[in-house]
Amino acid sequence: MQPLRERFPAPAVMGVVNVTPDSFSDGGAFLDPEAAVAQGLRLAAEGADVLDVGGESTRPGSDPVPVEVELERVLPVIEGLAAQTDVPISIDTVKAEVAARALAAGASFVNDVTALRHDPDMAGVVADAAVPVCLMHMLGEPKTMQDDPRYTDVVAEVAGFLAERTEFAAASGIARDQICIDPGIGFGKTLEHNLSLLRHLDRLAAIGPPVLLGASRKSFLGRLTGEPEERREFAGVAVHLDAVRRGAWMLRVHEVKPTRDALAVAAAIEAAP
Ligand code: PMM
Repeated sequence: MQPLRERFPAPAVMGVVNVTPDSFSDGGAFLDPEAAVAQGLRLAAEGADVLDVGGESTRPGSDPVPVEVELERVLPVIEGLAAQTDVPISIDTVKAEVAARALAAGASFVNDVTALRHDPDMAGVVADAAVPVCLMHMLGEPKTMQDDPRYTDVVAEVAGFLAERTEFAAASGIARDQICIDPGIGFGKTLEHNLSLLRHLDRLAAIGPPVLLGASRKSFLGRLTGEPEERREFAGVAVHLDAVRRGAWMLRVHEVKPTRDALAVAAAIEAAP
């Protein structure tokens, strides 16, 4: 398998396809499989390098979803997308069974917001399928993660966690060049924690694996701008552009076009004599 950094040269873009009634932002909009497939195809046409399909909301306060419900939501969407686009499909799940069934249905990338901690079978599923995996940091679990999260040194603690999970994944048989890491913006973090992680992204990039980052529409952008979820696009582009300059590799976004446009302009400036 081609190393992640070669297969998806930085800066890469992951388009979000949430098939949930209650995600951070687009919850409910694409619960109908046809609408979700159409949304994925639109993001692919806008230049997404990967499409991230998720059937369980991880928004603060959310409850877990039974495996059957999650499968019912994501499988038709993965099958529909796989039939109509060559853009690789990622499955955003913490459950090994959902990951395995999604991979069989056409997904080829696993995004686990618990970094292989939730399900003891997850590492084996990823290793056996020899697919890329995203290891994300989260303090606690979605139900309670925003109830007074505390760190002594958030950057050092998140970096230490991501380094430890990278070693765990490698020891589980997952190829090192198929692993990416993610600080998990908004997952058990205050506004200040998110900002420190963003400011010191270079320290996370120094761990080794490429850094995936998702700030799109998250509540800290609302705190900074006063805008509701559907109007945090400009703030999101600003964060993502800044993150790329500090070493981020792939950006997980709900709207691909604005991000692509911003990256194209930045790259043109960078290439100027
Ligand atoms: N954020 C959400 C869901 N999955 N996966 C990764 N790797 N990184 C993230 O930041 C991330 C994620 C929550 O956002 P959404 O509900 O709007 O998709």
